[in-house]
Amino acid sequence: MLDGKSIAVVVPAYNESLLLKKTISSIPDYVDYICIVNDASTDETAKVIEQMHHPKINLISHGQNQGVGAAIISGYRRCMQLQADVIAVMAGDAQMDPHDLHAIVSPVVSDLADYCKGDRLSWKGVFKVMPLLRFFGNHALSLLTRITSGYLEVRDSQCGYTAISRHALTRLRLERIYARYGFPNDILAHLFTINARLSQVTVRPIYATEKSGISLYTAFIRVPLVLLRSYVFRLKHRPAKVKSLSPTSIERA
Ligand SMILES: Nc1nc2c(ncn2[C@@H]2O[C@H](COP(=O)(O)OP(=O)(O)OP(=O)(O)O)[C@@H](O)[C@H]2O)c(=O)[nH]1
Ligand SMILES: [Mg+2]
Repeated sequence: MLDGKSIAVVVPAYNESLLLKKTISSIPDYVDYICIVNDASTDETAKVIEQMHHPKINLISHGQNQGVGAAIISGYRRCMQLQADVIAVMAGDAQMDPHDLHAIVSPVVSDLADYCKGDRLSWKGVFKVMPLLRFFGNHALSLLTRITSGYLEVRDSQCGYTAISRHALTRLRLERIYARYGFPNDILAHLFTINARLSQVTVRPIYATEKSGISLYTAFIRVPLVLLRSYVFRLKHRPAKVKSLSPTSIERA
């Protein structure tokens, strides 16, 4: 709980037997629910989860691999059933610093934003940490996502470290959001159509022993196609002009 609001963390996991335990044990105590989504892993992920015996864990096991976006949506649905007020996402590969979670959930807890996302590109020294291709690719996709999503202030569109309010989730058409890589870009366009207030906070980029599932094809072909789809969706579902609900951006000091 934080300020009387219950907090859940969704952890999508696909073949994360090496890093999942580290991720789960790093989640701060104020988190009420940890929803792990095992996306039909073919390694020892299921066994690692079984051995964890953590009282806050809620497990969802996909029978077939559905993609990171689908895993997050399954987790969102479970957390809504659990009546969590604020629902964060932390990938199962220990690439998200648990110390940043408070900053990510805070704008949503205090109702200053409906959706808060991390921004690694504003981290001082990101250039030395993030692989070069990712750094430039991310900048390019962020520029495109500004156009497609409607949020002109978007930075680090590929960051999956996020928090959303249950109220905003109930208003989204979750079944229409792209289920694989490209989910973080597509959800922004969906959020824009419901006038959700966006906040972005600087988070630490972490690159260590994890294996990425993103191929060049995904980055340069698949995600741009998802962006095109997003753009069409947003234009078709223009938000009603309600001034008090217009998107805002909150910076972290
Ligand atoms: N690769 C992959 N990851 C999935 C899938 N379903 C869930 N995930 C999880 O989604 C999270 C992000 O996946 P990554 O491939 O590491 O992508 P990323 O961390 O956004 O990008 P990198 O910076 O390249 O590591 C991890 O926790 C995965 O375990 C899937 O179908 N494929
Ligand atoms: Mg990763």
